Amino acid sequence: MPTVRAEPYEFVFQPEHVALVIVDMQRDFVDPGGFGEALGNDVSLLRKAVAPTARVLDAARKAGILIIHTREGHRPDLADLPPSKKARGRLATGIGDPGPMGRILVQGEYGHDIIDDLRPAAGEPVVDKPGKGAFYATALDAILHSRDIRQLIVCGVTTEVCVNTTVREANDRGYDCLVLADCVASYFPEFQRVALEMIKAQGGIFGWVGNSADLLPTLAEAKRVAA
Ligand code: TIU
Repeated sequence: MPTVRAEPYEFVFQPEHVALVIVDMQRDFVDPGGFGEALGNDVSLLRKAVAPTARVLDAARKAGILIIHTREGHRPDLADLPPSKKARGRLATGIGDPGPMGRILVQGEYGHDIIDDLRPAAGEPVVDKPGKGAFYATALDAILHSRDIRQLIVCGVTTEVCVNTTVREANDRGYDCLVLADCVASYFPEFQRVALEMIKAQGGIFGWVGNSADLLPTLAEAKRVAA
């Protein structure tokens, strides 16, 4: 079976039971001129994850494994936006307000959508989520169950917020998660480091941490075996 060097120990996966989950690679978080940058963040820290994630996405497509994309955001009427989330940060321009790339984190707006480099292909499920975790108030668990998926390879942003929350949700639901350190990113270098430590500590309390360079050959092999 494909085996990936990882911490705390190797990650062994079955191609037919593994999915690639790319978390919230949206313009408003990742692109210059988006919401994230408007909040004062250095988006170049997030952009570092784009190229390696694109390589993993390409390899996953060629290997024929299930690919899921997620987007954080809300209905245009904001009926699914908790008042607490709207109020948090006391922002002059916050979720639902007109921002540099359309209404901030509102479905259908330019800034809410996934960056061009990682655009979903036809047939790849896109899961819209109102929270930080991709399981809360979404069909993700049902989608994974229906495809008999038991393991997740996780990329996306930000490492300590939506990636960590999603991995924790997945772990409690019985999924094994491999987080690719170079395919996840944070606006805060210290949080990037510690968020990955938290996942793999205590024997992999939430999952595994690896990197794309070690995964890519195994995806190519997975394809060869399946062909
Ligand atoms: N996707 C995601 O992580 N949403 C956030 O709001 N992240 C922050 O780091 N703020």
